[in-house]
Parts: sequence; C-alpha cells; structure tokens
Amino acid sequence: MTRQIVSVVGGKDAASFTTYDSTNPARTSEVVARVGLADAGTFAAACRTAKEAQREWARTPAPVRGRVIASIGRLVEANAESLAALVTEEIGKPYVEALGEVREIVDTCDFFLGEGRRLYGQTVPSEMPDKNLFTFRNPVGVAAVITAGNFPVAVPSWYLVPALLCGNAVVWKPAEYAAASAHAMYRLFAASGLPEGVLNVVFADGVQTFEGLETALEEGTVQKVGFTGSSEVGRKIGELCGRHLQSPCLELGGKNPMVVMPDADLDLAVEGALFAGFGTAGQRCTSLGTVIVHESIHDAFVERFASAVEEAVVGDPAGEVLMGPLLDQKFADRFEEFIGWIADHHTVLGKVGKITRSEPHGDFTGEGGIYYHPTVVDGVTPEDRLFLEETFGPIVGVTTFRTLDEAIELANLPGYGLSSSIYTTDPRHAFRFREGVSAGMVSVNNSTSGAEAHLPFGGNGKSGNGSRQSGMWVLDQFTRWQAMNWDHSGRLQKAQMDVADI
Ligand code: UN1
Repeated sequence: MTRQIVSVVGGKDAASFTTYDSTNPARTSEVVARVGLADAGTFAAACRTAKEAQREWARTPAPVRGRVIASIGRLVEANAESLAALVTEEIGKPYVEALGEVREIVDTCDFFLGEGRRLYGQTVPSEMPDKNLFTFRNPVGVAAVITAGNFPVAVPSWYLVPALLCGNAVVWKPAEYAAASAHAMYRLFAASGLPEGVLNVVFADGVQTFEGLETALEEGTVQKVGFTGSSEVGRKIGELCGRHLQSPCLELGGKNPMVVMPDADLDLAVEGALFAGFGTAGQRCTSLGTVIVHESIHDAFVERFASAVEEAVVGDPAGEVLMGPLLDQKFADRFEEFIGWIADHHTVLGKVGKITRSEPHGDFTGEGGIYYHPTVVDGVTPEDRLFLEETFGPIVGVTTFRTLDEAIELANLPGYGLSSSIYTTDPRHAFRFREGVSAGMVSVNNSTSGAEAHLPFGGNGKSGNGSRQSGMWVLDQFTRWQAMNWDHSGRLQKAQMDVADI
C-alpha cells in the first residue's frame, strides 16, 4: 500500500491543497509516497504556531534541550537501517551512502547534545570600576528551513539539531521528491520528547513556500531562514530575506575542482575523483566538477580515470554499486539538456547519456530507472559550459595546467567556492593551494565530497553567503549575541566619558 503523508503543524496533520507522488528513481513506476502538499497559508500558519511554541522551549534549560537532542540521536541510531533503506528507495542513493547519511545525523546529535551544557557566554572587563559586562547567546526565534532532497536527512539535521538545541522552533520544508524520508525523520525527532509545535514539517511546492515565507517574514514570525539548494533559488531567498533585513544561511551549488600535481599518488587521485565525481550520481553540492591535472601527467591520469569509470558498478542502489539512478526525473530532464550540448561540443571518453539495454554500462544491474552513464570529458577549456556551470549529474571535465598559480586560478574561475581538493605529496603545494583557493573547504589527498559533521561546512561566491553550518560555527546562525552591563557603583558612569585619562 502506498504511504500517504501530509504536513504536520503543531503535532497535527495539516490540510493539503494538492498531491504529489514521490517515486522510486530506480523503478520509476513505483510510488514511494503520495504527498499532500500544503499551500502558502499553511506555511505561514506553521510559522505562527512555531512562534507560539518557541517561548516555552526557549525557557527550557539548554542542558535539558541537550538531553532531547541526545534522545533524537539514539532514536535515529536505533532506526538507522530502515531510514537508510527508505532514503535509498526514494532517491536512489546507494545504501552504503544512505547509511552514512543517517550516521551523519547521529554525529550531529553527538556534537550538539553536549553543547546544551556549554552554549557559553562571556564575562568581559569594563572600562569603569564597579561595572560588570556579560554576553549571552539568545535563540533567534523561529527558523524556516528549506532543504534539497539529495541529502534528505543529513543536511536537514545540520539545521534542525543546532536550531532546536539553541532554543528555536523550526518550520521545515523538505524537497517534495524526498518527502517520505523527511517525514520518517520528522517522526523520529517528534518522538524524542520535543514539545508540540517546536518542530513542524510542511510539504509544499516552491511557489507556495516562497509566498508563505514572504508572509511569515512580513508578519515577523520567522527570524532565520536556512536554505540548501541551487544558487538560483538561493539568490531569490537572499533577496527576500534582505528586504526584511535578515541574513539567511545559504548553502548553494558548487563547481568543485580537484588539482592533481605531478608528484601526486595517481591511483589515490583516481579513486578520489571516482567517488567525488560519481558518488550520489554526481548530485552532491560537493561533487567533483573539474579535474585540473598537470600537463606532464595528463595522459596517465586520464587513461586510468577513464578505465576506472568504465569499470565502475552502476545499477540498483540497494546493492553494492558506486552509482545508482539520478534523484528524480526533473534532474534527469535538466541533465539531458546539458549532455545534449556536450555531445555537440565535445568528444566524450566512453559513453554519455541514458543507460539502455543496447547501451549498457558494464555489468549494469538496474532496470526501469533513470540511470545515466558516468561520463568523463577531456579537453575542457575555461570558457566551456562544462567548466563553468554546475551540472548536478554524473559528468566530470578534465583540463590541464602548467604552474600551481595557474591551477589555483582555474580552480577559482567558475566563481563558486564550496569544496576543493589537491592531490600532492608536497605540503608546500597543499598550503599554497589552501591559501589561494576561494573554497570554504579544502581536501588534501582526499575527495571534494565527504565532509565531517563537526567542521564548518559552507561556501563563498555562488556557493553561499559565507554562512557556515556544522560544529560550533553554526551557533552563530541560530543564536544572537546579547551584551549586558551591570553597574553597581551607585552613580551614572558614562562609557568613554568617565574613563580615567592615560
Ligand atoms: C550536499 O550535497 O548538500 O560533504 C551536502 C559531503 C556531504 C554533504 C553534502 N557530507 O559530501
């Protein structure tokens, strides 16, 4: 029987105004869940409900909120396999990756449960006698969190867990095509002892969400917007928030470079490129865009990379594969347009396009899904679309460089700045690269994707507005510093004016 799911606001199922079928991309005829989509009014109402519930939650001592986070972590861990299996079923992410994704929620809870007993403020010396200065972290209020479906549970947890820990309420709008996974995660969170209304999940399309968010910002019920998704939508959210004098947390696209130096361990670099390029079918924001390889080792690298891609196991994500299907038909449509252009402008190494019976990929194990060939394109030039645009699909470009400075320039050229990587055995190259690259994240001898959950995650340029998620850095997104001064001198001491001359 098909699952039926709807938004949950204040602990109660909310009304839907239309439905959407979330399908299994590995067997597109299979409906994973019938999702009731809410309208803008329900989104705005959810923000009002959240605001109401937030008052009490903010007064709950932070260590107690930390215990709720601990309980969420335990529940997720106990249900890890079923949640991962659902993620695989709904978005076609290979099961091992899906399990890793669920692990990332647990890691996030592990980190923040202790933060409930820290959430430190400071005592600060005053310039006047008998006066004490303090700082406190206050919750922002209500966070509206809008997330993509390529990481339908881990990435949302990067927002939800710290936001809740800091004493905020949340209205979460997950991607429709990953709604069943999101709903399952919501239920685990809700079962942890969170008071009703503190966490709400609203399924809605882009238009209704945007309208609902605009109303909520106008009504003053939302104080922070968190968004993970495309740079295009991120820009719109940024503009909307800017009009309301808010700065959102934006985690957007990437065109992530991998530089391969002449002194690199080539096999390691090939392994890294394979995982970064084709893990999650190239649909991570941290996926590899372009390999920038030194001209002296270009031929050797390309030969090994192309044959590794040819041997990669593609197919049913429930099995042991490097790559399953694309997430959803809408991404396949966009990718089709892109590879059409590629076919007209490039000679592709190996195959490109949809995997079919007549055009199989090695020991292909899939059937009836939106599967594409993992593709490598050599000879990409800096003015090329493939060099400049995020493809969000299984395609990797290769280009060459002569000097490290030139490689850094190429790495920065597309104007994104999320993740990057360099393969080298010389630490001087690694540090020089780190200094010059615009990316928020740098890997040395490791893939562009696969960040650990307690390091700052985020990008610059077209990849985001400099906000960072994960670890202690995200606390600055979900709390606002409050400064307090307490004068016990019994007179009016005036800052700057009553200070002794030096
Ligand atoms: C994303 O694709 O939005 O670092 C996030 C990684 C994952 C997160 C990716 N831990 O690749």
